Amino acid sequence: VTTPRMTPLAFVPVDADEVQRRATAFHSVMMRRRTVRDYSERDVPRQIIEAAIATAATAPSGANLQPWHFVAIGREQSGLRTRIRTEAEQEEREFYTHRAPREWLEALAPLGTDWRKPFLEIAPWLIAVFVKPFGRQVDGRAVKHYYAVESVGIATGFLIAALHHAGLATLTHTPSPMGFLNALLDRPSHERPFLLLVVGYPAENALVPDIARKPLQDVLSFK
Ligand code: IYR
Repeated sequence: VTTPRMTPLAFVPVDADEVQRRATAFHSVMMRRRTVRDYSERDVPRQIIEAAIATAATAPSGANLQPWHFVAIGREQSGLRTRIRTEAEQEEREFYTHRAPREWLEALAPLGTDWRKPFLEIAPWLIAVFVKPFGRQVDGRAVKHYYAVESVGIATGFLIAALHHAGLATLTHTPSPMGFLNALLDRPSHERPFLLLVVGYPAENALVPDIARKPLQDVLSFK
């Protein structure tokens, strides 16, 4: 077993009042995040996407194995965009008309979603997030990734928060099933598509469902 190599923590101390201020300020930023399905064609520079994915990649992960891969697809890849939309809409049409149980469709009804996914071609960026259940050592041996799905969930949370904080809108889209993404995006078959994040600016006059978060007392208890 190797001895861990330790290094001083570069902790930035913040005084208690400032901690309080930042905690509430961040909450007021995040409480304004909404899932957006109506996008404008306004461009988003690639460096912004890179910075947000760099933030996602700072997430903690099981044994620091960083079991994620991100594929960012700009709008200039219009052929690819069309193929993604076609495949996603095919699955979604199946989902909404046959596969989804009535109970599921009832749960979705307040969102007003259907099989049509025009945002897959309109929004300036799509970010496909993949889970890598194992990695490879230099000698080619497989290395198991612990808590891979949980780790990618945390990284995706960072990504959504980073993009919102930067002033962009996102949509967590999960065409089901989304195995077609491996083939279209040249990812190995053992990687699992986790989420397709749609990124851009909202269309002018974009509408969102009139739904609310649970009050804090419903989701938090202290002991
Ligand atoms: N994947 C479908 C259906 C869908 C499912 C859930 I759970 C949602 O929160 C929203 C949509 C779609 O993208 O329309």
